[in-house]
Amino acid sequence: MKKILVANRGEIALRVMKTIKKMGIKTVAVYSEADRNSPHIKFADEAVCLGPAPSNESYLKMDKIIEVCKELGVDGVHPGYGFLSENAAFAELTEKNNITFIGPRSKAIEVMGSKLAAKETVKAYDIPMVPGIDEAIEDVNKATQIAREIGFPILIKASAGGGGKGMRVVNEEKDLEEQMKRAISEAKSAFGDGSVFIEKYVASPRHIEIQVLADTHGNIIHLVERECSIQRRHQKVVEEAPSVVLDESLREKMGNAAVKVARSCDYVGAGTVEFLLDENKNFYFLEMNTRLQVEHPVTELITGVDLVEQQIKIARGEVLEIQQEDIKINGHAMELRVYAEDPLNDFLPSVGNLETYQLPVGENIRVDNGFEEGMDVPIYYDPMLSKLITYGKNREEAIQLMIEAIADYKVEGVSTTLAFGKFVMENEHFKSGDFDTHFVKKYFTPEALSKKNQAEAKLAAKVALARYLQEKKLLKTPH
Ligand code: MV4
Repeated sequence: MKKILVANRGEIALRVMKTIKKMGIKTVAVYSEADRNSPHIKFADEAVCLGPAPSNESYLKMDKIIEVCKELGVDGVHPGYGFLSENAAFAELTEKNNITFIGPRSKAIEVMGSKLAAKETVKAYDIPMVPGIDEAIEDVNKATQIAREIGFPILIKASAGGGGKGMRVVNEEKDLEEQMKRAISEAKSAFGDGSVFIEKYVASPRHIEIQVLADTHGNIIHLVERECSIQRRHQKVVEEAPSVVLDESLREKMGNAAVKVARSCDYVGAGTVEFLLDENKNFYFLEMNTRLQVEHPVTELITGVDLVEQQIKIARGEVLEIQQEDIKINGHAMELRVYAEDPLNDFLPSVGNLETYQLPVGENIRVDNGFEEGMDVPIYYDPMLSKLITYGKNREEAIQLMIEAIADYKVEGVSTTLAFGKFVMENEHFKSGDFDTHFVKKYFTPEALSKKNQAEAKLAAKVALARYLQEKKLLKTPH
């Protein structure tokens, strides 16, 4: 592979291109009119404008991207995350045009894109699953019967749904009929597929996911877990590796299950197997993400493996150079997603101009960033500015360094989730590891943030006053 096109934007386009460059391969960036001043364009050897700002007129234009590949002699496409990364048709189109898709085969993308198909596929592999049914259900009487067997509360999920979309908790039998009807019609309008199914509702789960790598020769390894329980409305905000709740034995069990999931769909490349972990440390397979994930850096920091480099080597048909025994956890990594959002206003996007934009720098601080001072944050895409990642020899160190790095990250012009990140890092439940996916709902209120801000402002004023008085005294003191 001599030239790779990165079909993405922002921080992930830059992060992927850094490794491509390091490997001595040429890079091609693509961009929309809204992104014409983005750093990912300057970083690339060549760059091509795909079209106007809306994604469906630029980053999602498959034919245009293939055309660019042909014109520029590109032999591989890295899709990053989002956009075309989990589009089976695009993976297929790329391969049909003799361009390597740096990701799994389209069949695996397709199967794992449907929750019911995924359940069906892993069925024979002895993977723990949440009690429930593995087929689409429409009949309310049948649903009631199944729900009785499973026991309430139950959860209705859309087969085509992702990231929590189309999920409904049903606490009592009397609500089942109405919730089913709503779930089906919602799934139809949102995904064009009204298939829903039922699972036992796991009330206080932690979200644990396992990173896997699979080559084209049947070798599959896992790179232990990431914990992503700190999320709001199914949007992850803080991720870390390893998880505080896994011991070696559970890690091995979940790792083996993840490898089996990958095997079940003939997986190739880097993938992530998501599990729920309940209060009794039972784990259940949820779904598989067939892309490089946003939070992949925490795995890179604790294992020393460059996941993008592995993706490319696998795509070139090489045999995995890492064996399971080589994977050792070294230290602890923490990641905060820095969004242009206002935590004081229900995390609504806060787009505008980055009047001040200065990143923290230092040993064990990594910022995967896609913006520069003076740039506008476009309204057309996900408002994530960067990922702030810290590393320490243990969790306490990573948390402390995160607090310091947040303080050194200077943003003016838009609101960000930086202060929210500080709130999390200083929360007693987070620090002690006593949390689940309900953390934000349970402990975070905008008041907590403004109270904290006020308390800190008061303290800062006191310190300033003391210093001022001290200096005045010094000046007055005769020498
Ligand atoms: C669940 C669940 C509880 N019980 N399934 C949310 C996103 C989708 N990937 C699956 N999700 C969940 N499935 C059962 N049977 C709770 C969630 C869930 C969740 C999962 C992972 C991370 C954050 C979450 C937040 C709310 C609900």
